[in-house]
Amino acid sequence: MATEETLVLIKPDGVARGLTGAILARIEAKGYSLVDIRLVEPTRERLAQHYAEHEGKPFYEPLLEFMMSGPSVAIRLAGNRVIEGFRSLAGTTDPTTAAPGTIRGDFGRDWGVAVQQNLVHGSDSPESAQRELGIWF
Ligand code: DAT
Ligand code: MG
Repeated sequence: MATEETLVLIKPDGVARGLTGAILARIEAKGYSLVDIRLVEPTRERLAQHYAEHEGKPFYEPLLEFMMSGPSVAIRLAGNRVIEGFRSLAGTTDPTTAAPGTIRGDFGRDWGVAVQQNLVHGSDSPESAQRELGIWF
């Protein structure tokens, strides 16, 4: 079986709060391999591609504004079953109810804004991973 790859983003809230090291430590401790890593300040065009599936939803504009509020760390991450493995490490989308022990559950909360600031992104399927890796790398 070929080793799988996924796109992980440490979003602007994670970078601004100084959690990059803590999040990377969890990824490394789990045993996944960093293939490439870079700090990116994405354009609206890049984000519109990345979040195309959410266009038209109420949180779409706040989501793009939030993602343009500062740099994100983009990571090409590799390992067997890394797509589902990273999403398990990240926890569910809403940080208020994400399980303790997950990145979102331990470091996230509701800040009273229109978009869920939930620290990380992870691709949700092999097709998404290939598409998203092409957008960020
Ligand atoms: P995930 O990041 O867990 O894959 P998603 O792809 O459904 O979640 O949504 C992308 C991002 O959009 C998510 O990380 C935070 C934001 N978001 C999703 N649903 C939301 C909602 N109901 N209200 C506010 N922000 C939301
Ligand atoms: Mg998603």
